[in-house]
Amino acid sequence: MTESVLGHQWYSEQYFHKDVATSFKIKSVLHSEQSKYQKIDVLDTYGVGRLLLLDGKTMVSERDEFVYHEVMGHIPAMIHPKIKNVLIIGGGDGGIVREFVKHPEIERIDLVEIDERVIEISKEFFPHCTSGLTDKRVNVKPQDGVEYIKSFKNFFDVIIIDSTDPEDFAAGLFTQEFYKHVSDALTEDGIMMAQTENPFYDEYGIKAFYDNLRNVYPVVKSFTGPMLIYPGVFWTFAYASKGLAPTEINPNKIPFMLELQQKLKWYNMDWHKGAFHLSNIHKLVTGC
Ligand code: AG3
Repeated sequence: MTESVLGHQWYSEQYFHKDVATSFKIKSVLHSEQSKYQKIDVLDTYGVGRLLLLDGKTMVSERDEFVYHEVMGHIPAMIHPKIKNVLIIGGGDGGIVREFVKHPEIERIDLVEIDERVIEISKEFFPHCTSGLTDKRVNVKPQDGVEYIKSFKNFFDVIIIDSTDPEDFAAGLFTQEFYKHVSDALTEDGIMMAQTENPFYDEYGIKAFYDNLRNVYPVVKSFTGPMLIYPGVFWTFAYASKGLAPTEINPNKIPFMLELQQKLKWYNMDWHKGAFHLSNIHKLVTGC
């Protein structure tokens, strides 16, 4: 929803039954189109720089994208003893790929995004996010991740579900059936991660996603990171694995990360170790 306030245009994403909203003062509209799957807009804003919207929902901004992308990439990378193959479902903006390519041990990264236009538009307007897509190890596949995953068994060490909210075609990415396919595609010490919304405005019933995960994985944990542009800022993420605990940083990787984390904006190993200590509302809503 765009509205004029005292002569300025603002964009508001309304959520939680449309009773609250987050608003951004618009400098200009850089791009708008209707793709086969969704409405895609890129705004230039005063507060958060360039802002990508899919069907009116905030996805990526220049100001805070590093939080989401660094936690999704470096948490599993620091837990798994040796990652060869990574799969990212969704995430057409490329931000998570950019973080994984920083790990030299990784041999292959598949990015499976259903909407090719999201990838193209991100290349044009968010080159800082898509910079990893030209890495030789990266395979960009404009396909439906739900179908793609079914053809892999015991192959990926890490699978990241970088989805939009659990509505329309993304709803299938939060089901137990899908998590089972993810688990089958993972190796025996595999790790899966997903974004799981805001526990204050629990408009989608977050508990159900975590119950679905618990029905498939022996280890299911949750953590949070601030996402300034998402509903209510306090954003949760899920970590699920077939055995590896999310706080047991692999000792062999510590020297490498001590170096790398100096260049990161959010992730460091001290934060990682504390991230899984949860507040009461977070425990209650996720059951973790
Ligand atoms: N994934 C979107 C998370 C959900 C945002 N929801 C919202 N604004 N209502 C972002 C993709 C980043 N790579």
